[in-house]
Amino acid sequence: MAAWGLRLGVAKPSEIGAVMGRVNRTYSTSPVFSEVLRLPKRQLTKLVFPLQELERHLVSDPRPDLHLRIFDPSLEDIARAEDVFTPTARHRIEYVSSAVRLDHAPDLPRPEVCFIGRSNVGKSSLIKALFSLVPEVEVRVSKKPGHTKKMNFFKVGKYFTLVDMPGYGYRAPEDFVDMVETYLKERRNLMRTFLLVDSVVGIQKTDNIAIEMCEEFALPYVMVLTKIDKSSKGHLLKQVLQIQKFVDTQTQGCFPQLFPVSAVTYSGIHLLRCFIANITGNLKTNG
Ligand SMILES: Nc1nc2c(ncn2[C@@H]2O[C@H](COP(=O)(O)OP(=O)(O)OP(=O)(O)O)[C@@H](O)[C@H]2O)c(=O)[nH]1
Ligand SMILES: [Mg+2]
Repeated sequence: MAAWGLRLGVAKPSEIGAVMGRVNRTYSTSPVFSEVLRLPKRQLTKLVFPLQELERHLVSDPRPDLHLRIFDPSLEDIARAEDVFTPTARHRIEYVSSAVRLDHAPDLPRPEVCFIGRSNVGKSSLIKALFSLVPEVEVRVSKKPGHTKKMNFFKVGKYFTLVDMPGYGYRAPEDFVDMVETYLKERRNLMRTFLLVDSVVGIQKTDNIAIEMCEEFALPYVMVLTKIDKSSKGHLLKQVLQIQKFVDTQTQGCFPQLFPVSAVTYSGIHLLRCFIANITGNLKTNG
C-alpha cells in the first residue's frame, strides 16, 4: 500500500481529489500529467490503468489465482516517473545512433531496454508515445511493415537507453535474425525486453521467433499489447485472458503482467513509463 494508504481501485472520488492535490503539491509533475490528474475518475482509470479498467468486468470470475496486476504503482509513483521522461538542460533525452550489427552499437554503460515484435506491431509508435514529452526526438513510424531496418538507440539522460528494433515477419530485414539474436544474446546491459503483440490479432506464429529467443537466452521479458484503441472492450478482455494463460503455462521468463497500450489515446503509456523507470533502477515504487 502506498505511504499515504491509497490506490485508485479503492479510492473514493473525494480521496482521489485529495491525492491529486498532494501529487501536484509534492512533485514537479509535467503539465501534461497534471491535466491527466484532473480527469474524471473513470477516464483517468482507463488512461492510466487500462488493465484495472478491464478487471471491472471480471469481478464475477471465481478463480482465486487470477491476478492481472502485479506491478501496481500509486499515482504518486506514476507522477514521479513522468519526470524521468521529461527533459531538462541537465537531463537530455536524445537519439544516439543506429546499428545493423551489435559491434556497431554505441557503447553505453547504462541499463538498456529494447522493443521487439512483428513488423507493423507498433514498436516505433510506442517509443514515440513514451517520448511524447520530447517531441524533438525523431522516431519514425510508417504504415508500411518493415520500416525500421536498424537498431535505433535513444538515451534517457544518465538513466537508461531505449532501443527500437526492426520487426520480424513480413518485410523483415534479411539480416534480422543475425542482428537481433546477437544483440539479445550478447548485450550485457540489457535489463528487459518488451515483446509487442497486436491486441487485434493476438500472438501469431511468427511471434515464436521472439518468444523462443527470449526463453532460450533466459531473458526477462514483458508482453505489451499494442493498438488497444482499435479493439472493443470484450475483444481486448478475451485477448488479455488468452495471452495471460499462454504466459502462465508456456513461458518461463515472461513477466506475468501484460501492459496494454495505445500510441493514439496514450492509454497505458504513463504506467509503462513508470514500469521502465522502476526496472532500470531509477524509481522506487510502493506497488
Ligand atoms: N490505431 C493505432 N495505430 C497504431 C498504434 N501504434 C501504431 N499504429 C500504427 O501501426 C502502423 C505501424 O506502426 P510502427 O510504429 O511503424 O510499427 P513498427 O512495429 O515500428 O513497424 P516496423 O518498423 O515495420 O517493424 C502505423 O501506421 C501506426 O500509425 C496504436 O496504438 N493505435
Ligand atoms: Mg519501427
